[in-house]
Amino acid sequence: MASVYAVGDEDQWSSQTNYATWADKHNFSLGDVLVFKYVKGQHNVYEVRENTFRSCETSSGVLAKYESGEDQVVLNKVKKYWFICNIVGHCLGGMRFGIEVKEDSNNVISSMDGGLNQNIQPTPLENSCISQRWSVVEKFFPFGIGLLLFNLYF
Ligand SMILES: [Cu+2]
Repeated sequence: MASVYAVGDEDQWSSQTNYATWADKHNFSLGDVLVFKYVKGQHNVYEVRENTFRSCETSSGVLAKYESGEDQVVLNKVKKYWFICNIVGHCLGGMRFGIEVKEDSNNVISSMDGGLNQNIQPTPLENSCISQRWSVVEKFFPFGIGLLLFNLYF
């Protein structure tokens, strides 16, 4: 199940929030969605490369720009994502964070299940017949005698 994260929680995307702390609270998986909410024009969201994240210098290393005020970013790659606000001073002031998106652990488990199930052989008919017979024998005879009869006849 994909999760939807409101960046900054109730503080939203603003210059008063420590986003490194916010990002560290969560584990992000493939398919999760980040929602950046802010007053359009007061902030924006740039997805950038790590160097740009560190320098806050956006003449290069910008991968995507969002500025609607309610930007939804689907984390559709297993990689590190770096986000900053590109309004002057905001990135240096703390409007930036990096996250590492991992493969969804649920997906990993279910794909492993699929693999395992493919290797499971159906129970041989012979065995299931024997165990059916055994349960019949067991119903009508005390254990020792039942076992004896079972061994004799089957
Ligand atoms: Cu800003």
